[in-house]
Amino acid sequence: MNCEEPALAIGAVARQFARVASNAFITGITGQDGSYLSEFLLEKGYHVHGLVRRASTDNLQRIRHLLDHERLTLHHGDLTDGGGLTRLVAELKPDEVYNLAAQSHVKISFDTPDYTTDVTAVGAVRLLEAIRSAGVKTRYYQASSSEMFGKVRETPQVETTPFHPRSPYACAKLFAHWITINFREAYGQFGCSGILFNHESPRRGETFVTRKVSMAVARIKLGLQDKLALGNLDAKRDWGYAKEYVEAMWLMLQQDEPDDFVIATGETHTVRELAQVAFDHVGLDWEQYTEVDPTYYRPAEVDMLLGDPGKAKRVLGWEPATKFEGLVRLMVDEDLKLLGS
Ligand code: NAP
Ligand code: F7E
Repeated sequence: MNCEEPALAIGAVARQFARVASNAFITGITGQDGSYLSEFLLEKGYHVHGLVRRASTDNLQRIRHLLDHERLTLHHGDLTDGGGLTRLVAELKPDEVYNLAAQSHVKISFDTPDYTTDVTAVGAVRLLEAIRSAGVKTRYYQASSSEMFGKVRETPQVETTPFHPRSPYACAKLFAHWITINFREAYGQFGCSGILFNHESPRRGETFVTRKVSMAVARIKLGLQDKLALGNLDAKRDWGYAKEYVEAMWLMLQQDEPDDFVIATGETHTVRELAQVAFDHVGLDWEQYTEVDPTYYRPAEVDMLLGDPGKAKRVLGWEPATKFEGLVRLMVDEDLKLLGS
């Protein structure tokens, strides 16, 4: 770790404290899910270690409020750097590893297929190998995705639904999913794959459609923007609340046996409905402010996703509390607040 970095040096001090409860290592800690999972694990008494990649701009915004926590330690590294991962895992000997890091944008994966594969697919096997070579009894969580179902073969989608990925991102996630299962079968590693359907929050990146809509609605309401340009309005997604989904990740690693789980709400809605509910919430007519821009179309689209979280409910006792309309309104309200309204 580079102690010249002030933000990370805070963690260096924390590392001198004795371990409390368990020791978790999160890749992608600066992302939407990483930030919620860190909060969740810190509340449970974990010592949380996070992998942070070097950036020329601030990438710690989502975890800024946690940086002086005595049980949070950040480490520089990158999923494309196998040597660094190997050294880190050997040093930390984590009880649990959550592999949340990825080039996670589906449309961008068509522009950067090689890079997306390196981070999102090969990154997972680098981490699994790091755990294996360290010889530690680490429990591993792989952030798999409903995008793996792609051109869906059955509805709703369950753990046994055949896959048909439709983007370089989805192909990369499919590799990571299967290599997690392979390391489980080949080496007895405790590896779980959470097949999570779209999950959103006020911390969602602004180029994903829910946050793009909630932010635009807030800006239009406040007179800061005129129009919202969207791509495919007919695409259907099963959208849930990220803060609730991270608990499911943790629950998977607390079971006696490793397994794979679909995490979803069991409802599907179009992008058109998303815009409608968001504009309705601030008393505006969505059709007046929304236009279609083919720039946002994808070379191959996933038309419809709908997950059945029945197994997660039965085995993990996990159920989603926040559904589509509540989620959209919550996001619009938070963006209005963010913009000072
Ligand atoms: P996100 O907000 O895009 O966060 C991605 C994280 O990965 C960020 O911390 C990012 O770091 C990090 N990262 C990217 N490239 C990296 C690299 N080369 N080395 C190390 N770290 C790197 O994603 P999210 O929504 O939290 O999703 C978490 C995980 O779940 C991802 O793997 C995603 O593919 C998967 N997933 C997400 C959903 C969803 O609906 N959100 C559904 C299913 C699966 P920077 O902050 O520096 O960019
Ligand atoms: O698109 C359509 C777009 O980019 C949702 C990632 O977290 O969830 C996410 O992937 C739908 C698509 O998410 C715009 O064509 C229309 O059909 O918000 P998105 P995604 O592609 O579903 C999965 C589960 C992941 O694993 C991924 O990491 O909305 N859409 N108009 C648009 N999408 C975007 N981004 N922007 C638009 O203007």
